Amino acid sequence: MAEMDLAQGVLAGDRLALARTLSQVENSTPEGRLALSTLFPHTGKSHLVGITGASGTGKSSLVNQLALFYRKPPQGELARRVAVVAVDPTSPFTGGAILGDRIRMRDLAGDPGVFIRSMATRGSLGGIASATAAVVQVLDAAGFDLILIETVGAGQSEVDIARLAHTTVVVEAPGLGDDIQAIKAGILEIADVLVVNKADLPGVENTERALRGSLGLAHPLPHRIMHHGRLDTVANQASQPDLTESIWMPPILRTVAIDGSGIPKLAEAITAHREYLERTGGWGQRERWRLQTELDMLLTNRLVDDFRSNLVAGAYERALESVLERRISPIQAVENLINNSSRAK
Ligand SMILES: Nc1nc2c(ncn2[C@@H]2O[C@H](COP(=O)(O)OP(=O)(O)O)[C@@H](O)[C@H]2O)c(=O)[nH]1
Ligand SMILES: [Mg+2]
Repeated sequence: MAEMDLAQGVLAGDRLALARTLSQVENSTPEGRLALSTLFPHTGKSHLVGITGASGTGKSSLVNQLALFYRKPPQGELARRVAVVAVDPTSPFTGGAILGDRIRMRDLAGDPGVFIRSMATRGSLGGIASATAAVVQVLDAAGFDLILIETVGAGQSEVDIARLAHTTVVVEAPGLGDDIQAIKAGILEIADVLVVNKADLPGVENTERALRGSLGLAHPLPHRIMHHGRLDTVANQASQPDLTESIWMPPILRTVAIDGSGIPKLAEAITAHREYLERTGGWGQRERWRLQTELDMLLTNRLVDDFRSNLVAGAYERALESVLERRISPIQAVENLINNSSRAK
Protein backbone atom coordinates (compact mmCIF):
# COMPACT_ATOMS: atom_id res chain seq x y z
CA MET A 1 0.00 0.00 0.00
CA ALA A 2 1.34 3.44 -0.88
CA GLU A 3 1.33 6.11 1.84
CA MET A 4 -1.59 7.94 0.29
CA ASP A 5 -3.62 4.71 0.24
CA LEU A 6 -2.67 3.99 3.84
CA ALA A 7 -3.99 7.34 5.04
CA GLN A 8 -7.09 7.11 2.82
CA GLY A 9 -7.71 3.61 4.18
CA VAL A 10 -7.57 4.94 7.74
CA LEU A 11 -10.05 7.70 6.88
CA ALA A 12 -12.34 5.15 5.22
CA GLY A 13 -12.38 2.99 8.35
CA ASP A 14 -10.23 0.15 6.99
CA ARG A 15 -8.85 -1.69 10.04
CA LEU A 16 -5.97 -3.30 8.18
CA ALA A 17 -4.85 0.10 6.88
CA LEU A 18 -5.20 1.44 10.42
CA ALA A 19 -3.03 -1.31 11.92
CA ARG A 20 -0.40 -0.88 9.21
CA THR A 21 -0.36 2.89 9.55
CA LEU A 22 0.04 2.60 13.32
CA SER A 23 3.08 0.35 12.89
CA GLN A 24 4.66 2.77 10.41
CA VAL A 25 3.92 5.71 12.67
CA GLU A 26 5.14 3.97 15.79
CA ASN A 27 8.43 3.15 14.09
CA SER A 28 8.60 6.69 12.70
CA THR A 29 9.25 5.48 9.14
CA PRO A 30 9.07 7.96 6.23
CA GLU A 31 5.76 6.29 5.20
CA GLY A 32 4.46 6.79 8.72
CA ARG A 33 5.44 10.46 8.77
CA LEU A 34 3.78 11.02 5.40
CA ALA A 35 0.58 9.31 6.51
CA LEU A 36 0.58 11.45 9.67
CA SER A 37 0.82 14.64 7.63
CA THR A 38 -2.17 13.56 5.54
CA LEU A 39 -4.15 12.55 8.61
CA PHE A 40 -3.37 15.43 10.95
CA PRO A 41 -5.96 17.87 9.49
CA HIS A 42 -8.59 15.22 10.34
CA THR A 43 -7.66 15.13 14.03
CA GLY A 44 -8.98 17.15 16.96
CA LYS A 45 -12.33 15.43 17.41
CA SER A 46 -11.61 12.60 19.83
CA HIS A 47 -11.85 12.96 23.58
CA LEU A 48 -8.41 11.85 24.79
CA VAL A 49 -8.55 10.27 28.22
CA GLY A 50 -5.37 9.31 30.08
CA ILE A 51 -5.65 6.54 32.67
CA THR A 52 -2.60 6.51 34.89
CA GLY A 53 -1.49 5.08 38.22
CA ALA A 54 0.89 2.56 39.75
CA SER A 55 1.23 -0.92 38.32
CA GLY A 56 -1.42 -3.32 39.63
CA THR A 57 -3.97 -0.69 40.63
CA GLY A 58 -6.36 -2.09 37.98
CA LYS A 59 -5.95 0.36 35.10
CA SER A 60 -6.26 -2.28 32.36
CA SER A 61 -9.32 -3.76 34.06
CA LEU A 62 -10.89 -0.29 34.32
CA VAL A 63 -10.14 0.52 30.69
CA ASN A 64 -11.74 -2.76 29.67
CA GLN A 65 -14.86 -1.96 31.72
CA LEU A 66 -15.03 1.59 30.40
CA ALA A 67 -14.78 0.38 26.80
CA LEU A 68 -17.56 -2.16 27.44
CA PHE A 69 -19.69 0.59 28.98
CA TYR A 70 -19.20 2.94 26.02
CA ARG A 71 -20.09 0.13 23.59
CA LYS A 72 -23.23 -0.81 25.51
CA PRO A 73 -24.39 2.41 27.17
CA PRO A 74 -27.62 2.72 29.16
CA GLN A 75 -30.87 2.84 27.18
CA GLY A 76 -31.28 6.05 25.21
CA GLU A 77 -27.57 6.84 24.90
CA LEU A 78 -25.52 6.33 21.74
CA ALA A 79 -22.74 3.76 21.68
CA ARG A 80 -19.35 5.41 21.21
CA ARG A 81 -16.39 4.18 19.20
CA VAL A 82 -13.47 3.57 21.54
CA ALA A 83 -9.74 3.10 20.97
CA VAL A 84 -7.38 1.94 23.69
CA VAL A 85 -3.65 2.65 23.70
CA ALA A 86 -1.70 0.73 26.35
CA VAL A 87 1.77 2.03 27.24
CA ASP A 88 3.79 0.18 29.85
CA PRO A 89 7.43 1.23 29.87
CA THR A 90 7.97 -0.69 33.12
CA SER A 91 7.80 -4.01 31.27
CA PRO A 92 10.43 -3.71 28.52
CA PHE A 93 10.35 -7.42 27.81
CA THR A 94 6.75 -7.39 26.55
CA GLY A 95 5.04 -10.68 27.34
CA GLY A 96 3.63 -10.44 30.87
CA ALA A 97 1.71 -7.23 31.25
CA ILE A 98 0.81 -6.73 27.62
CA LEU A 99 -0.27 -10.32 27.11
CA GLY A 100 -2.37 -10.02 30.29
CA ASP A 101 -3.94 -6.85 28.93
CA ARG A 102 -4.77 -8.59 25.66
CA ILE A 103 -6.44 -11.47 27.46
CA ARG A 104 -8.58 -9.18 29.59
CA MET A 105 -9.52 -7.25 26.49
CA ARG A 106 -11.00 -10.34 24.88
CA ASP A 107 -14.50 -9.28 25.95
CA LEU A 108 -14.11 -6.63 23.27
CA ALA A 109 -12.61 -8.79 20.53
CA GLY A 110 -14.51 -8.75 17.25
CA ASP A 111 -16.31 -5.48 17.98
CA PRO A 112 -15.54 -3.11 15.06
CA GLY A 113 -16.27 -0.13 17.34
CA VAL A 114 -13.22 -0.95 19.47
CA PHE A 115 -9.54 -0.85 18.57
CA ILE A 116 -6.79 -1.84 21.00
CA ARG A 117 -3.13 -1.09 20.56
CA SER A 118 -0.23 -1.91 22.88
CA MET A 119 2.76 0.34 22.34
CA ALA A 120 6.06 -1.44 21.85
CA THR A 121 8.25 -0.31 24.72
CA ARG A 122 11.60 -0.21 22.98
CA GLY A 123 13.39 3.07 22.52
CA SER A 124 13.96 6.02 24.78
CA LEU A 125 11.33 7.28 27.19
CA GLY A 126 10.99 10.52 25.25
CA GLY A 127 10.56 8.38 22.15
CA ILE A 128 7.67 6.50 23.73
CA ALA A 129 5.88 9.71 24.62
CA SER A 130 6.13 11.12 21.11
CA ALA A 131 5.31 7.77 19.48
CA THR A 132 2.21 7.59 21.68
CA ALA A 133 1.20 11.10 20.61
CA ALA A 134 1.51 10.07 16.95
CA VAL A 135 -0.45 6.84 17.43
CA VAL A 136 -3.20 8.80 19.18
CA GLN A 137 -3.40 11.19 16.21
CA VAL A 138 -3.92 8.34 13.78
CA LEU A 139 -6.72 6.93 15.95
CA ASP A 140 -8.25 10.41 16.24
CA ALA A 141 -8.27 10.76 12.44
CA ALA A 142 -9.79 7.26 12.22
CA GLY A 143 -12.85 8.68 13.97
CA PHE A 144 -12.82 7.13 17.44
CA ASP A 145 -14.99 9.15 19.81
CA LEU A 146 -12.86 8.32 22.81
CA ILE A 147 -9.23 7.30 23.04
CA LEU A 148 -8.25 5.76 26.38
CA ILE A 149 -4.50 5.96 26.98
CA GLU A 150 -3.29 3.64 29.74
CA THR A 151 0.10 4.54 31.20
CA VAL A 152 1.98 3.50 34.32
CA GLY A 153 2.37 6.51 36.55
CA ALA A 154 5.97 6.07 37.54
CA GLY A 155 7.94 9.03 36.30
CA GLN A 156 8.25 12.12 34.16
CA SER A 157 7.72 10.30 30.88
CA GLU A 158 4.36 9.02 32.08
CA VAL A 159 3.43 12.52 33.14
CA ASP A 160 4.37 13.62 29.60
CA ILE A 161 2.10 10.96 28.17
CA ALA A 162 -0.70 12.00 30.50
CA ARG A 163 -0.25 15.56 29.24
CA LEU A 164 -1.39 14.37 25.83
CA ALA A 165 -4.86 13.85 27.25
CA HIS A 166 -7.78 16.25 27.68
CA THR A 167 -8.87 14.38 30.78
CA THR A 168 -6.55 12.53 33.13
CA VAL A 169 -7.85 9.80 35.41
CA VAL A 170 -5.48 8.84 38.23
CA VAL A 171 -6.06 5.37 39.67
CA GLU A 172 -5.16 4.33 43.19
CA ALA A 173 -5.94 1.14 45.07
CA PRO A 174 -5.87 0.25 48.75
CA GLY A 175 -2.89 -1.52 50.23
CA LEU A 176 -0.19 -0.56 47.76
CA GLY A 177 1.35 2.05 50.03
CA ASP A 178 1.91 4.28 47.06
CA ASP A 179 -0.07 7.33 48.17
CA ILE A 180 3.13 9.21 48.94
CA GLN A 181 4.73 8.04 45.71
CA ALA A 182 1.85 9.45 43.70
CA ILE A 183 2.35 12.86 45.27
CA LYS A 184 6.09 12.74 44.63
CA ALA A 185 5.61 11.89 41.00
CA GLY A 186 3.44 14.95 40.64
CA ILE A 187 0.70 12.72 39.33
CA LEU A 188 -2.02 14.20 41.50
CA GLU A 189 -1.35 17.64 40.06
CA ILE A 190 -2.45 16.45 36.66
CA ALA A 191 -5.50 14.51 37.91
CA ASP A 192 -8.92 15.55 36.65
CA VAL A 193 -10.67 12.49 38.09
CA LEU A 194 -9.40 10.33 40.94
CA VAL A 195 -10.38 6.71 41.22
CA VAL A 196 -9.96 4.41 44.19
CA ASN A 197 -10.24 1.05 42.48
CA LYS A 198 -10.45 -2.29 44.31
CA ALA A 199 -13.07 -0.73 46.55
CA ASP A 200 -14.01 -4.31 47.47
CA LEU A 201 -10.75 -4.61 49.44
CA PRO A 202 -10.13 -3.42 53.00
CA GLY A 203 -8.43 -0.05 53.41
CA VAL A 204 -10.49 1.93 50.87
CA GLU A 205 -11.30 4.61 53.46
CA ASN A 206 -7.59 5.08 54.24
CA THR A 207 -6.66 5.42 50.58
CA GLU A 208 -9.51 7.84 50.02
CA ARG A 209 -8.50 9.92 53.04
CA ALA A 210 -4.85 10.01 51.90
CA LEU A 211 -5.98 11.12 48.45
CA ARG A 212 -8.24 13.82 49.82
CA GLY A 213 -5.36 15.11 51.94
CA SER A 214 -2.83 15.17 49.12
CA LEU A 215 -5.37 16.63 46.73
CA GLY A 216 -5.69 19.66 48.98
CA LEU A 217 -1.92 20.08 48.75
CA ALA A 218 -1.73 19.42 45.03
CA HIS A 219 -4.60 21.72 44.14
CA PRO A 220 -4.56 24.91 46.13
CA LEU A 221 -6.71 26.99 43.82
CA PRO A 222 -4.26 29.58 42.42
CA HIS A 223 -1.68 26.87 41.76
CA ARG A 224 -4.17 24.76 39.86
CA ILE A 225 -5.16 27.67 37.66
CA MET A 226 -1.51 28.33 36.82
CA HIS A 227 -0.68 24.70 36.35
CA HIS A 228 -3.11 24.08 33.57
CA GLY A 229 -2.06 27.21 31.78
CA ARG A 230 -5.45 28.74 32.40
CA LEU A 231 -4.20 32.13 33.45
CA ASP A 232 -7.13 33.50 31.45
CA THR A 233 -9.44 32.00 34.02
CA VAL A 234 -8.02 34.43 36.55
CA ALA A 235 -8.70 37.39 34.29
CA ASN A 236 -12.20 36.10 33.65
CA GLN A 237 -13.12 35.90 37.30
CA ALA A 238 -14.51 39.43 37.38
CA SER A 239 -16.98 38.73 34.60
CA GLN A 240 -17.60 35.24 35.95
CA PRO A 241 -18.25 35.72 39.63
CA ASP A 242 -19.24 32.10 40.17
CA LEU A 243 -15.83 30.63 40.86
CA THR A 244 -17.22 27.12 41.23
CA GLU A 245 -18.24 27.26 37.57
CA SER A 246 -14.76 28.02 36.30
CA ILE A 247 -12.78 25.73 38.59
CA TRP A 248 -12.88 21.98 38.29
CA MET A 249 -12.38 20.08 41.53
CA PRO A 250 -11.30 16.51 40.76
CA PRO A 251 -13.93 14.11 42.12
CA ILE A 252 -12.79 11.01 44.04
CA LEU A 253 -14.70 7.92 42.89
CA ARG A 254 -14.75 4.31 44.05
CA THR A 255 -14.75 1.45 41.56
CA VAL A 256 -14.51 -2.32 41.49
CA ALA A 257 -13.12 -3.09 38.06
CA ILE A 258 -13.57 -6.86 38.40
CA ASP A 259 -17.37 -6.54 38.57
CA GLY A 260 -17.95 -3.12 37.01
CA SER A 261 -19.22 -1.31 40.12
CA GLY A 262 -18.81 2.45 39.84
CA ILE A 263 -18.08 2.37 36.10
CA PRO A 264 -21.19 4.37 35.05
CA LYS A 265 -20.24 7.08 37.59
CA LEU A 266 -16.68 7.12 36.27
CA ALA A 267 -17.92 7.45 32.68
CA GLU A 268 -20.22 10.24 33.87
CA ALA A 269 -17.30 12.10 35.50
CA ILE A 270 -15.24 11.78 32.30
CA THR A 271 -18.13 13.24 30.28
CA ALA A 272 -18.69 15.95 32.88
CA HIS A 273 -15.04 16.96 32.61
CA ARG A 274 -15.31 17.21 28.85
CA GLU A 275 -18.46 19.34 29.17
CA TYR A 276 -16.73 21.50 31.75
CA LEU A 277 -13.81 22.05 29.37
CA GLU A 278 -16.16 22.95 26.53
CA ARG A 279 -18.28 25.27 28.68
CA THR A 280 -15.35 27.21 30.11
CA GLY A 281 -13.16 27.42 27.02
CA GLY A 282 -10.82 25.01 28.74
CA TRP A 283 -11.02 22.64 25.76
CA GLY A 284 -9.26 25.11 23.48
CA GLN A 285 -6.73 25.92 26.18
CA ARG A 286 -6.09 22.24 26.81
CA GLU A 287 -5.62 21.72 23.07
CA ARG A 288 -3.06 24.52 22.94
CA TRP A 289 -1.29 23.14 26.00
CA ARG A 290 -1.36 19.59 24.64
CA LEU A 291 -0.02 20.48 21.23
CA GLN A 292 2.58 22.80 22.69
CA THR A 293 3.79 19.94 24.89
CA GLU A 294 4.02 17.78 21.79
CA LEU A 295 5.87 20.40 19.76
CA ASP A 296 8.36 20.94 22.59
CA MET A 297 8.84 17.20 22.89
CA LEU A 298 9.44 16.73 19.15
CA LEU A 299 11.71 19.74 18.95
CA THR A 300 13.79 18.54 21.90
CA ASN A 301 14.11 15.01 20.53
CA ARG A 302 14.98 16.29 17.08
CA LEU A 303 17.57 18.79 18.29
CA VAL A 304 19.23 16.27 20.58
CA ASP A 305 19.30 13.62 17.84
CA ASP A 306 20.76 16.05 15.30
CA PHE A 307 23.25 17.32 17.82
CA ARG A 308 24.44 13.83 18.77
CA SER A 309 24.83 12.80 15.13
CA ASN A 310 27.04 15.85 14.50
CA LEU A 311 29.38 15.12 17.40
CA VAL A 312 32.84 13.71 16.78
CA ALA A 313 32.87 10.04 17.79
CA GLY A 314 33.59 9.67 21.52
CA ALA A 315 33.25 13.39 22.26
CA TYR A 316 30.21 12.91 24.49
CA GLU A 317 31.89 10.10 26.44
CA ARG A 318 35.05 12.16 26.89
CA ALA A 319 33.02 15.11 28.15
CA LEU A 320 31.27 12.85 30.63
CA GLU A 321 34.63 11.50 31.87
CA SER A 322 35.94 15.04 32.38
CA VAL A 323 32.86 15.88 34.41
CA LEU A 324 33.21 12.67 36.44
CA GLU A 325 36.84 13.58 37.19
CA ARG A 326 35.67 17.03 38.26
CA ARG A 327 37.98 18.64 35.71
CA ILE A 328 35.13 20.61 34.15
CA SER A 329 31.60 21.42 35.26
CA PRO A 330 28.55 20.02 33.44
CA ILE A 331 27.83 23.51 32.09
CA GLN A 332 31.37 23.77 30.69
CA ALA A 333 31.03 20.28 29.21
CA VAL A 334 27.89 21.32 27.35
CA GLU A 335 29.58 24.52 26.15
CA ASN A 336 32.53 22.50 24.85
CA LEU A 337 30.29 19.97 23.11
CA ILE A 338 28.26 22.69 21.42
CA ASN A 339 31.38 24.58 20.29
CA ASN A 340 33.05 21.43 19.00
CA SER A 341 29.98 20.22 17.12
CA SER A 342 29.49 23.54 15.38
CA ARG A 343 33.14 23.50 14.36
CA ALA A 344 32.81 19.92 13.07
CA LYS A 345 30.16 20.95 10.52
N1 LIG B 1 -10.10 -7.25 44.16
C1 LIG B 1 -9.98 -6.54 43.04
N2 LIG B 1 -9.03 -6.86 42.15
C2 LIG B 1 -8.94 -6.10 41.02
C3 LIG B 1 -9.80 -5.02 40.77
N3 LIG B 1 -9.46 -4.47 39.59
C4 LIG B 1 -8.41 -5.18 39.12
N4 LIG B 1 -8.11 -6.17 39.97
C5 LIG B 1 -7.03 -7.18 39.83
O1 LIG B 1 -5.78 -6.53 40.03
C6 LIG B 1 -4.78 -7.08 39.18
C7 LIG B 1 -4.12 -5.99 38.36
O2 LIG B 1 -5.07 -5.45 37.44
P1 LIG B 1 -4.66 -4.70 36.12
O3 LIG B 1 -5.92 -4.23 35.50
O4 LIG B 1 -3.75 -5.54 35.29
O5 LIG B 1 -3.82 -3.50 36.73
P2 LIG B 1 -2.84 -2.47 35.97
O6 LIG B 1 -1.45 -2.98 36.16
O7 LIG B 1 -3.05 -1.18 36.70
O8 LIG B 1 -3.26 -2.40 34.54
C8 LIG B 1 -5.49 -8.14 38.33
O9 LIG B 1 -5.27 -9.39 38.91
C9 LIG B 1 -6.94 -7.73 38.43
O10 LIG B 1 -7.82 -8.82 38.27
C10 LIG B 1 -10.81 -4.72 41.75
O11 LIG B 1 -11.61 -3.78 41.62
N5 LIG B 1 -10.84 -5.50 42.85
MG1 LIG C 1 -2.17 -2.57 32.74
